[in-house]
Amino acid sequence: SNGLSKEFLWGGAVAAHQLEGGWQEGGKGLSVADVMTVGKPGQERGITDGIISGEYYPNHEAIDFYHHYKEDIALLKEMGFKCFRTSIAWTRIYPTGEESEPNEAGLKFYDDLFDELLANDIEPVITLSHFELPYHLVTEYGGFRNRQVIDLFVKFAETCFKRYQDKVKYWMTFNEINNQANYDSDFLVFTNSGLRFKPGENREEGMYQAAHNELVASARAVKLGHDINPDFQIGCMIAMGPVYPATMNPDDVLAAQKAMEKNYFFADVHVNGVYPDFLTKYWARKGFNINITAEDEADLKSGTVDYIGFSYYMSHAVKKDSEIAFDDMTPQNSQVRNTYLEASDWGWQIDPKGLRYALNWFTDKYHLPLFIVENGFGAYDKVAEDGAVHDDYRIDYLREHIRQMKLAVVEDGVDLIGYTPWGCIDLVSAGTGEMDKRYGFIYVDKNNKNEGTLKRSKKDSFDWFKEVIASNGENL
Ligand code: P53
Repeated sequence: SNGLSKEFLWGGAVAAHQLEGGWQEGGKGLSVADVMTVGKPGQERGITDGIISGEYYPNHEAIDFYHHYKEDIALLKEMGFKCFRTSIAWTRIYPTGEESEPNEAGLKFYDDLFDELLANDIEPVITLSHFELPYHLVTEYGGFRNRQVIDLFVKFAETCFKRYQDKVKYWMTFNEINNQANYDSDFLVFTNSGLRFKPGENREEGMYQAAHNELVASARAVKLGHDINPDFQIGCMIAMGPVYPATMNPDDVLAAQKAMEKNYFFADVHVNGVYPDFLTKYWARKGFNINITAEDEADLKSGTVDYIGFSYYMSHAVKKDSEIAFDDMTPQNSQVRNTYLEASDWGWQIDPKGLRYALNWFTDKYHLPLFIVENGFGAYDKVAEDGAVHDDYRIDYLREHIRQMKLAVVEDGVDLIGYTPWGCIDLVSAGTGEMDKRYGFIYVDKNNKNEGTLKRSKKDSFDWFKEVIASNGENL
């Protein structure tokens, strides 16, 4: 074909904790996102032990989508959205994670939200776990390191699948499950798995155990979902940032390959239902003892995913340090700046061709349909005298990425379900907790200091993206 199919799912993506607010509405429990403060470029946000009075927690109110969703969906409809990706906040359904019966007020909120989307011909695309673990499971269980949390997640997934089986077809289990490969970051292991390490603990081994438990939880949910409704399309969700070698030196090429393995084995397990040999051999060399039962192995095989959802923001590059063995490379000690690329104010390297590369890489390796469920440009926006936001830099970023996406589909034959740019309406940044790191087509009047009216308005990119959708990607 000469273009994208008529069914191509144009839309946008958000996550419950980054926009809903209403942190105590309708019986909602405390989640990991509710105990995180604000950082800044180059400084990840803080995590407190429970709620500390006097601290500012930006996710508590966020943009109050909880009370504004009808007005917001009307704007998405005006842009012509075919789909809308959001998540179900686990703590609205099971406030501590441990209840035996779900919370009806929470279930009802998502019924109403999905009904509103469907009434506007917008298909909900739903992530089950997007950095929203009940905080109770951190304090009482140690997060996903504890096998009991597998059952608690599967219970939550089953409740959602049964309740929304006639409203939602596209699901994903764990958002960016592979972020924790960067286990030195307190933020990434906390948001993925509810892990809090003590000094002296082996963070890497703890991360692999939690990741394993999540992969089993995901597989069991996929199997259950397919039993509940065979029409469900259930995917994994991988943060994709291709890792390039810094030079043609074979050491750098191999370093890049090893870095890719450590970041993307998660997809191997989701897709193939088994661990790749490079990883189990690595664990043996490191003396890691990961508890994997025979039942886990069977579960992983019986719950492989239907598609690969992934986020794409940037690419990375690595250089082999002759003092550091391949086994001891980490994202911190081997990463270098790519001198061919510009970066955002947060240091994210802008690389549209990397998206085409990623689409081809996934296709070559896994031969599954793909879904770009996040892509976008976080930037400081200025409101002009006339109240408008002239975000041509955002339009440039998205245009170039859509061009490369189309080349991957039209010239390379990649099977792509859709494209949902991140933060289609301004929301709280996951990484820094800032409101002023904006991605939206829709501006929300609120800043890092919790000031603002929450009023919504259209940026220049709003009309641009509306035309992109209307022309099915032809008019960029
Ligand atoms: P923010 C790290 C690396 C790549 C993507 O991120 C990441 C992260 C975590 O910050 O997160 C994803 O808001 C994530 C979204 C997040 C979005 O990318 O830090 O799935 O929740 O908001 C953008 O600019």
